[in-house]
Amino acid sequence: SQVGAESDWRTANTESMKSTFSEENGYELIFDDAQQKQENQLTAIRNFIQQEVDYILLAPVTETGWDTVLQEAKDADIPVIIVDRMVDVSDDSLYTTWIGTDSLLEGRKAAEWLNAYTTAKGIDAKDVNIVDIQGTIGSTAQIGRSKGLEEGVDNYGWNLLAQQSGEFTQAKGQEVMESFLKSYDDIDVVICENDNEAFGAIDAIKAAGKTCGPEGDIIVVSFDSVKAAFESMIAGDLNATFECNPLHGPRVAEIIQKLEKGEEVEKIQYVDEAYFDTSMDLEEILKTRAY
Ligand code: GZL
Ligand code: ZN
Repeated sequence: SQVGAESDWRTANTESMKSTFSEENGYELIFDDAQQKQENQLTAIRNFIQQEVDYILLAPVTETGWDTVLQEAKDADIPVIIVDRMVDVSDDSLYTTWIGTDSLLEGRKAAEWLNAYTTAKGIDAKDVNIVDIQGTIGSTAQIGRSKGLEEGVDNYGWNLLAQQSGEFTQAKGQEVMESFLKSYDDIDVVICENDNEAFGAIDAIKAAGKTCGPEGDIIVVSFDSVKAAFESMIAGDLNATFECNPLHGPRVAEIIQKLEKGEEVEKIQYVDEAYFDTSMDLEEILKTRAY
């Protein structure tokens, strides 16, 4: 059960699962789009249990509220593989394995990048005014990325003016940035907890008659590194994006193949990720990007 197509990242993640678990690859996939609602995911999981599926893959919209339904899957002897975001459960035997990305590390990398960038520009930390357009509140990605930024604020002494959820969507990201621009007349940095929020924030900045990117008034930093983020950096709007790899399908298939053979699998499996900024040869890198 997936969260819904709220972002380019999500579309790529879904595509990766659908192309991996295809009929020609020997699978029968029952796909549920929960439209970012946990109650829809709970219903989907109960339907999967009723259909006596062999495996349940869950991309949980937020971390809490899964113990009961995962216990029902366990009672039905159906292994559950958690993908992307994490579940916060009392007993981790309620899921077989988790595969995803380290959102806290992503957040920490972004804070380190911002410190290096502002220091290189000779901007004093106490003059760095930041707003944070958060992801879906309570999702692992939002928790990790916000925490990484907050640690940077504590370490470097930046001014964190405001934090508000943009729900990982472009529309909400634009709306939140519009309200920030009305509230604060000297925003130096906007941290967007995914690329789609950044696209909305950039539109809001321009509509307010301000500029952004390497040559602009406001530094824009985001997460995911989808193709459109490369185009935004090449256009001079976005400064940097921190990769979050959505291509989980092949890794999950590997895990299922091992489980089918009765082999043990690692409980926690991270996918690798990098970051990209306007100091790099982005046209070249873009040619290599799969999503
Ligand atoms: C990150 C993933 C997030 C992406 C967003 O692991 O959960 O959800 O960063 C997506 O683009 O909506
Ligand atoms: Zn300033």
